[in-house]
Amino acid sequence: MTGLATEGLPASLRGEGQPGFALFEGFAAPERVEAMLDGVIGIARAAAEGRDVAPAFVMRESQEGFSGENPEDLVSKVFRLHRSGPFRRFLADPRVGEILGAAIGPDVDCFLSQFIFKNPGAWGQPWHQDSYYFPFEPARPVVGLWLAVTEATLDNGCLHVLPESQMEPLHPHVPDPRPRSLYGYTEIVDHDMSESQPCLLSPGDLLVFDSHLMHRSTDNVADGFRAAMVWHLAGAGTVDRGIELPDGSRRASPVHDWMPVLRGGDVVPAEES
Ligand SMILES: O=C(O)CCC(=O)C(=O)O
Repeated sequence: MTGLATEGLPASLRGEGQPGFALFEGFAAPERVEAMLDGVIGIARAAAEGRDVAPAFVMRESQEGFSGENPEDLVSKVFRLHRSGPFRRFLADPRVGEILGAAIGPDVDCFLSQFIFKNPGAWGQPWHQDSYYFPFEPARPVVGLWLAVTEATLDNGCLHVLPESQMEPLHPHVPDPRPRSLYGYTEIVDHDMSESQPCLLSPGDLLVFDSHLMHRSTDNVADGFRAAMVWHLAGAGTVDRGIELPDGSRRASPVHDWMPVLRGGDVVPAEES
């Protein structure tokens, strides 16, 4: 037993009248969160020097006018982190296993991970449902783990969630109309979001949410960056149909990488890396 209150997790993530998300305050110790930040800064700097950081993939901000002293000041997201270092060790934590077992089942894979730097001036991600990006069979359960690395405030662009919207079907998503917005940003424009709530979090707080939950993040209008580490997980054996191309063919998503994290209810240990 780990002492986490996960008994009601499946219902709170997907049940009618339930919020569609759950918050675990103070989940990760400061040194674990700092190790993730240090690790991703190292990757951003190595990539800027032209070194091979595979399988990690660094995506720069695409907005105009980004400048900064350090390579990471220009970075938006770093993908494919979950096979190594503190990003992998987090998934081997028995408390994470307990959450995943309750929310998904005894056999779970991580298929996506991203560290999100939201540097001052960076735009937020418009209202969306994560399942829009995940053409899977079965489509659910799919769960996101959003770990606050810095404080998340109204000014620096915290997440906002629409409680109970996990009960909605997948809505149409239209392209983000802002010029040079980040690759892949799309927006739900056919739903009332007036009952949404901001998620004001401290470093180490963990938000767990269902992949139909409508959520967004706002622009960072503060002086400092807002960072988060995000993992997405689904049942082992889920079929990933890949991205549909204009000619109707499909190809594997370049940022998806399926890796076992829970088998028979037990976490798969991280090999030291
Ligand atoms: O953290 C953010 O700014 C947005 C993250 C998000 O919406 C997601 O991971 O689905």
